[in-house]
Amino acid sequence: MNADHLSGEIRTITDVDDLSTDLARRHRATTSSGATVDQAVVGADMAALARDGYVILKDLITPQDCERIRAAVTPLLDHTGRNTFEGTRTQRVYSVLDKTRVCDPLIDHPRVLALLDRLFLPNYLLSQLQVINLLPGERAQLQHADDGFYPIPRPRAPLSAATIWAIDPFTDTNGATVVVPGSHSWGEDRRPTPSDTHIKAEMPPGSCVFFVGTLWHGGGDNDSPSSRLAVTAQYCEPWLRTQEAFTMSTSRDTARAVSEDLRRMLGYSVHPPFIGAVDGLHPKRLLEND
Ligand SMILES: O=C(O)CCC(=O)C(=O)O
Repeated sequence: MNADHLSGEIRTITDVDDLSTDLARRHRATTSSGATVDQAVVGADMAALARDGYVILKDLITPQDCERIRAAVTPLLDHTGRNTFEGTRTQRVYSVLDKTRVCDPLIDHPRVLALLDRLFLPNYLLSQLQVINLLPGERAQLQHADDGFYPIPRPRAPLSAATIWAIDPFTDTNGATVVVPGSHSWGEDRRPTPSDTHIKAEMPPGSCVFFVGTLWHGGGDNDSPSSRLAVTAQYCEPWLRTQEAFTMSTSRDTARAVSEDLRRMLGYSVHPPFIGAVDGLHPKRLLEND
């Protein structure tokens, strides 16, 4: 055991509630840039989320930002999906962070973090980051709820949330994500039927649809002659296993280079008292030591 463990005052723990405090006294949770967003704006977004399960956040990045993303990710789009859920006419890029950093401003956008700060415990995690390009002729994806694979019965609070960013405009015909408003509060056995309201998340490039992990949704039919380029980032509570193992797929150099918000969400954080620790220490030590 490292001598650092032994330095400083020894705390006596007499109550299990003390276990949810910062026992290691190292690298306390850092402040999220979500704190910079006007609380009235966050309140309105949260009200929409509570009612509908989703909210469209318009024009958060510029058309120039979208073109930069398109230029960086297009060469990475080299194969289609392995099944109809990934999409046989859909191209996806996984492990995006170590391939290009151009999507970083989407992942840690303050408007998104402001919502995550209210939905989840501190040190929530990035669970997945993907580029998704729906080619012409792609059929609608099976509707699903993103946190349905965590075996905790519904109805319940969401365990995850997602953004899907339009890099191309999301239109009536090109496969805009289809959401089922209100379905986030459905019980365990209910599935969407054609009689439920389905809304296409039409939005201009540089906007995103933010939705909670309990909302039923899926990619739409692309009946247009053009592809639909999107980037999706999913986040989850800090005590859950993430879909992508970012601490394994992201190099330490990348982890050092990203923003503090992103580093925390990649897993360089501790959910008190011990979840995420490495050799009994805060995982940020790994970035300092080699
Ligand atoms: O591409 C979309 O619009 C939705 C994608 C999605 O929900 C998924 O792949 O899980």
